[in-house]
Amino acid sequence: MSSQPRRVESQQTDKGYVPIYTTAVVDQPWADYTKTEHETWATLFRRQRDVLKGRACREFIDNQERFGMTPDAIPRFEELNEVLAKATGWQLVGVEGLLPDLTFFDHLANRRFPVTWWIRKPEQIDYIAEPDLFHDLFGHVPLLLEPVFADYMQAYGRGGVKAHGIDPNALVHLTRLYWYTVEFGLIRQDGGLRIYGSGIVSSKGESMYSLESPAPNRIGFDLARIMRTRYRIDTYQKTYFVIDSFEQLIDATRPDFTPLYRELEAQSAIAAGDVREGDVVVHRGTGEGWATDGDV
Ligand code: HBI
Ligand code: FE
Repeated sequence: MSSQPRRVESQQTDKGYVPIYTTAVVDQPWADYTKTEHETWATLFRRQRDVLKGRACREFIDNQERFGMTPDAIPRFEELNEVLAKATGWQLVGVEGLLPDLTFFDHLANRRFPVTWWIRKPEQIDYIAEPDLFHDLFGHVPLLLEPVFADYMQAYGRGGVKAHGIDPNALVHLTRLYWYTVEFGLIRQDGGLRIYGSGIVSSKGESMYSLESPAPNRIGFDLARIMRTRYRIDTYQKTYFVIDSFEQLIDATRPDFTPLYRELEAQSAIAAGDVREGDVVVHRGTGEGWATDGDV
């Protein structure tokens, strides 16, 4: 069962062409995982837990412990679901990979988090473009035990279903919010900056770069600013946005976004590496090593 899933089509999104797999929910073929696949999990788990010491937010590591996640074997979705059901009512569902936006939003809106059932090949240990099991389970699932963050994820899903009915631009703006918080967000904690974004915690290089490199900007969370800001899909981010707390995220999603989408229509997008008047600049990046094109 460890053969790569069939690709049915690709979808032109603001992330460029991404493969869109079937939207079907599949069972986790846990008994079919090979020794190599469990070893890939172990290698990635040990390496990331090592690099995240002192870098990941407290809740992230604490919750991996609460799930009983270890390098010994790929976790079973059904076991994680027992813990999730009691804590925040979320459930993991197995999927083939990236889902069409509306399908994805509908899952989140119903407290279902889609987790890719397959794990990357050993030769992809350092980089894989699509979310595999490691990115989803190791990166996204731990924070679903945080009640406030779990509420934010559901609010995001509901917002996505709504935005899908408004217009494609609303979706572009909303996708940026997911990108700069759920995937690449930083949080102030214990007098410093810590990582909570899944795209960062599942990447060794970016776990260090996002906190310690002088190159990227680090800017205080601002909803409209984030929704205008383009991002990178093939390199480290040029800008990271910093929240004070998960409450700040859920508070930001309380109002109806429709008027905000209308306002944003009249405003230009902001390049991924720009610093703007009015930004709360935690760190102004040097921009060293940045690719000059490719913002989406
Ligand atoms: N599908 N399986 C999966 N996982 C994601 O994180 C995901 C997706 N489809 C779309 C998507 N993310 C982003 O475009 C969201 O902002 C919608
Ligand atoms: Fe992700």
